[in-house]
Amino acid sequence: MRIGIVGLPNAGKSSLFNALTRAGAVAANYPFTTVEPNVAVVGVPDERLERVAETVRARPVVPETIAFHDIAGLVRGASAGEGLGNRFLANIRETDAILHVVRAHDDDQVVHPEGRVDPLADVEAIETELLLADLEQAERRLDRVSRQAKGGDTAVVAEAAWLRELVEALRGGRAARAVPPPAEAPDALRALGPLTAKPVLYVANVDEGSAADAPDALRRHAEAAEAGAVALSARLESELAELEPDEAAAMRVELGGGESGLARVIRSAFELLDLISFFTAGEDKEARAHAVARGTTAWGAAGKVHSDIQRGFVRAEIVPWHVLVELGGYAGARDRGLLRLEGRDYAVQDGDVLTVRFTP
Ligand SMILES: Nc1nc2c(ncn2[C@@H]2O[C@H](COP(=O)(O)OP(=O)(O)OP(=O)(O)O)[C@@H](O)[C@H]2O)c(=O)[nH]1
Ligand SMILES: [Mg+2]
Repeated sequence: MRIGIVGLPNAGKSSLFNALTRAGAVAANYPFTTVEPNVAVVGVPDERLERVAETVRARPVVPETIAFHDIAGLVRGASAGEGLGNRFLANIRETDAILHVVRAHDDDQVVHPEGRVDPLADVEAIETELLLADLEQAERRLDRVSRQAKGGDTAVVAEAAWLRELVEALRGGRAARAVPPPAEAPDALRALGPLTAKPVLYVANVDEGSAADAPDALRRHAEAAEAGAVALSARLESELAELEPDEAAAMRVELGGGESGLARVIRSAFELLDLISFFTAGEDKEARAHAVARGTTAWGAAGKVHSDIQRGFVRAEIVPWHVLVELGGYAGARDRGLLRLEGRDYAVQDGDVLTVRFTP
C-alpha cells in the first residue's frame, strides 16, 4: 500500500512522516527503509501476527508494509508555478490513497503561509491545486488520445470520450472520482492516475495539549467526500516516537490519549480502502501479514502470497488467528476440527490464518 502526504507548507507533513516512520520501525520492530529521502516503507504493527508467529514458532515475522511519500508543501497557485510549483505531485500519482495534513493548531511560533489558521479554507486551497494538476494532466492526455482515436479502436475512442467528460468535470471544480472510467477502457484510470480520484484521509494537526477531534467543518467536509478524518498532534507524535515503546505508552496514558497516531492512521487507512489482513505462518518458516481488499477470495489471496501458489491452487486450510492461538497450533486446531478446508471462492476474513495446498 502506498500513501502520499499532501498539505500546505508548515502544515506538519514532515513531522507526521517522521513520526509514522519512526513509530512504525519501533512498534513493528522492523527496520523501515528509506527508499528515497522522502519515501519510507513502514511495517504495520499487528499484535495478531506476533501471537500467531509465537504459537507456531514461525521466524522471521514479516508485517505488511505501507510506503509513505512525503512531498514539499503546495501553495495557492502552485499549478501556475507559485512556491515550488506542483512538480512534486507526480511523485504521488501512483499511490493508493492521499493523506491530507491540515493545520488545526494555533501555535504562533509556527508560521502559516496565509497568516491565519482556517482548516477548511486550507483544505480547499490544496484541493483546488490537486484539481488543477489533474486538469493539466487530463488535457494533455486528451490531446494525445483524441489523435489516436481517429484510428477507430473501441477502447481508445471510449477513453477519449471519458477524458472529455473528465476535463469538463475538473473545469467545473468536480473531483475525478465523480467520473467513473468506461467499461470499454478499464486501464484508462490507471494510465492517468488522477489525484482527485484517490481516497483521502484528512489528518487534522491539533494542539499537543488537546485530545481534540478534527474540527467540525473539516469533519463535515470529509463526510461529504466519503473520506476519513483523524486528529493528532504531529509534533507530539514525533516526540513520542523518539521514546522506547513502553515509555511512549506510559506517556500516552498520562496525556489521557489512547492509541498511537500511527495506529489510528493505519486503522483509518484500512477502513478507507476497505482492506483486511490475513496471515500465513509455517513452523520454522516466516509468519507474514498480507493486506487485501475485503471480499478477496482464497484464490485471490493465494495470488497475493505467490503467483506459483495461485497457479497450482488446490484448496486452502483456514483457521481464525485466535482459534489457532487458543489451541496451540495447527495440530490442535485440526484435532478439534477447526482447521477448515475451503475452495477457491471462499471469501477470506480479517484475521484468517491461511495455508494454501497447491501442486507445484
Ligand atoms: N505546536 C505544534 N507545532 C507543530 C505541530 N506539528 C508540526 N509543528 C511545527 O510546524 C513546523 C512545520 O512542520 P513540518 O512538519 O516541517 O511541516 P511541513 O508540512 O512538512 O512543511 P513543508 O515541508 O515546508 O511543506 C515545525 O516547526 C513543526 O515543529 C504540532 O502538532 N504542534
Ligand atoms: Mg516537509
